[in-house]
Amino acid sequence: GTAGRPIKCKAAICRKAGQPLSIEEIEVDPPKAWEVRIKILCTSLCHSDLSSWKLDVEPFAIFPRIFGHEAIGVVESVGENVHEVKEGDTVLPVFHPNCGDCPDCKSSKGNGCSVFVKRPGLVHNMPRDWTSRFRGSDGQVIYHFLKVSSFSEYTVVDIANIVKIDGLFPVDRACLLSCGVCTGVGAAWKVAGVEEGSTVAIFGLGSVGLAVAEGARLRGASKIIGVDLNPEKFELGKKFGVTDFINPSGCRDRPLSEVIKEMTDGGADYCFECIGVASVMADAFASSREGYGKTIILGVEMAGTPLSLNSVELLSGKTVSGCIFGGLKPKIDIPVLAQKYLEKELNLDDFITHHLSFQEINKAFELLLQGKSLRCIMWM
Ligand code: CXF
Ligand code: ZN
Repeated sequence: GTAGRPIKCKAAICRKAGQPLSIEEIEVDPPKAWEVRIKILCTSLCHSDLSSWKLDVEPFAIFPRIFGHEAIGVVESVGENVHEVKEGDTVLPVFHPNCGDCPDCKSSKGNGCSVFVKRPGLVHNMPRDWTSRFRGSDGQVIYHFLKVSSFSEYTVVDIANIVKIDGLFPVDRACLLSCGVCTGVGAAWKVAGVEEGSTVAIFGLGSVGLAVAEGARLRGASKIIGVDLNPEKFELGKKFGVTDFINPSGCRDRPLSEVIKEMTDGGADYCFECIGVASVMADAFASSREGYGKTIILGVEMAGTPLSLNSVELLSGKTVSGCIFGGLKPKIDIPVLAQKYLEKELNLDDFITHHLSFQEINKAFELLLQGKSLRCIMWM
């Protein structure tokens, strides 16, 4: 077997921000304590990979690096102290940890996990000992990304970031539960708590926004308004429950919030920002219903622009909150969503717009950059 020894394999390396990835041979070290080495079966491209790949500013521009964090794999070997999974198990690596033991994991108030020392922004190495498991053929260190680095045939992931999944579950569908779909569905179910008959407005119909729609549809929302600059997103959105559509470029004479307030008789019960633009977050808040409208921020504002809201509107009872991984605890909640798919309730199939080979990874980047794909599954 390969356990205990470095593995030579292929990975897609990013050497410089915004440059095409190159498939190169690398060495992947064996897992240390609390770690799992997995053979990736397939991986998909999430918009956070794209944003980080483009980012050319300190302290984020860390290269050479292996991106990718939405994936599924099989356990090749485990390090000391790992009892939860064993060789041959099918697993999802998840960027958001869930050790199960810390005060945050034990609390039902949120989905945080405090197992690792907090080093904000610096998620380029293994989280416990702060070293890399990847080396280039010249011996140079290659950095991790979001604790997963799935654009590689083999990767090493902390056990806090591993969720076991039934090996009989369709592999490409399961892959989607590793990031985007859970983020959207979780936000609708857990963070907002969308209920039957409620009205919903979603700003940005990428995979995360569409997953919010899917979550709202399953909860019986009566009106699900999608907002997107791409008019093709309405037809696509209907597959996930979108009932109404606004193209903001078509209503420049009136504020977007006014249009939404008219459509919902006073404002949507739940507004979701799924882009990462501060002004859109403000639009979402302005579109939510006075008294109890909830605005949930899912988008990541890469520039760190502060959010500007009319504070008087908050007095009525409107709220704004954000969430990570849809407020879900990966080890507890991913199996719940997987079950909903098996019961033919949760639509995962329509998120997959393309199948590519891992070698064609740069094509997946192109498709997502041009807004032509939702999820591209790349097979190793
Ligand atoms: C993102 C969003 C929040 C920060 C880390 C990465 N999640 C997944 O794509
Ligand atoms: Zn992601």
